[in-house]
Amino acid sequence: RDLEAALHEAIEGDQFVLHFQPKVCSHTRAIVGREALIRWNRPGRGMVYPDTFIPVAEQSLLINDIGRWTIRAACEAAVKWDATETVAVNLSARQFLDPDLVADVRDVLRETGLNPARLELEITETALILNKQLAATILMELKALGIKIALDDFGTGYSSMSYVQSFPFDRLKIDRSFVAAMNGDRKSRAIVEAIISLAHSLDIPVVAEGVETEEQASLLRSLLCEELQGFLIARPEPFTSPDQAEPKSD
Ligand code: G
Ligand code: G
Ligand code: MN
Ligand code: NA
Repeated sequence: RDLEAALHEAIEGDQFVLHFQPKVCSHTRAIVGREALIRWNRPGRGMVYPDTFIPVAEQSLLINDIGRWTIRAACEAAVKWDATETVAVNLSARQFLDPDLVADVRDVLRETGLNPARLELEITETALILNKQLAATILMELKALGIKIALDDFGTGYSSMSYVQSFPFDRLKIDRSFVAAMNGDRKSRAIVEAIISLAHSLDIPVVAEGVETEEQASLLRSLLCEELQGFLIARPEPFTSPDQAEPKSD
């Protein structure tokens, strides 16, 4: 397949870039972390978004190479940030089940010197469905490295309750479809409230994704949702470290 061949070249040719989207405290709006989102700077085609190439990469072992690159690039970026900020990396199901994942993460942490507590891997229920026993083992091994695990797109999967009960998540991310509908639609608001109260009863902090309006932000704050992420706060963008930034003229 054409796209698959082009993706091979992209890995060889260093054509991927990461953009980062901040997560902020719902009360102070201080940045608490950033989510890495991959883009493909495809020669002659401009910036290509992951929805178009990640599904193709997932059908082959390419996803594991792309995933390894992403984890490394994200950690290399994060060591240049304020040490209070975490970095989050999305893992597809196949990557999560890659037998080399735990060793790869351990190597990247050692080689970049990033404090493991600052790395958060975002997984979806899809990664946990196939084999709960294996998934639990992988999660335990990852947690033993000192890193954090977030459950992404929460509320859109199959049996969310049992996953939250059985796995040691450090964070729960409310899917943006609920946030988008929350202010107009009583049912979506009820779902958001239920997710937050479920998470809190298990001592898991909650991130709302896709926050686009002040109305959503203030409702989420009043529901005690800890963190916000979305276009209202900031769009994903390339990270420029302070020493690379343009000197400010006064
Ligand atoms: O902005 P956005 O288009 O970046 O992301 C679209 C989808 O692609 C989201 O579901 C996101 O989780 C996923 N995604 C973004 N970056 C990565 C990545 O590095 N690896 C994987 N597996 N998925 C990613
Ligand atoms: O599945 P995941 O949660 O990783 O998806 C991240 C995706 O959500 C990326 O495509 C990112 O660009 C997108 N995104 C981030 N903030 C917003 C937002 O406020 N509104 C919308 N519509 N999409 C957003
Ligand atoms: Mn995510
Ligand atoms: Na999501």
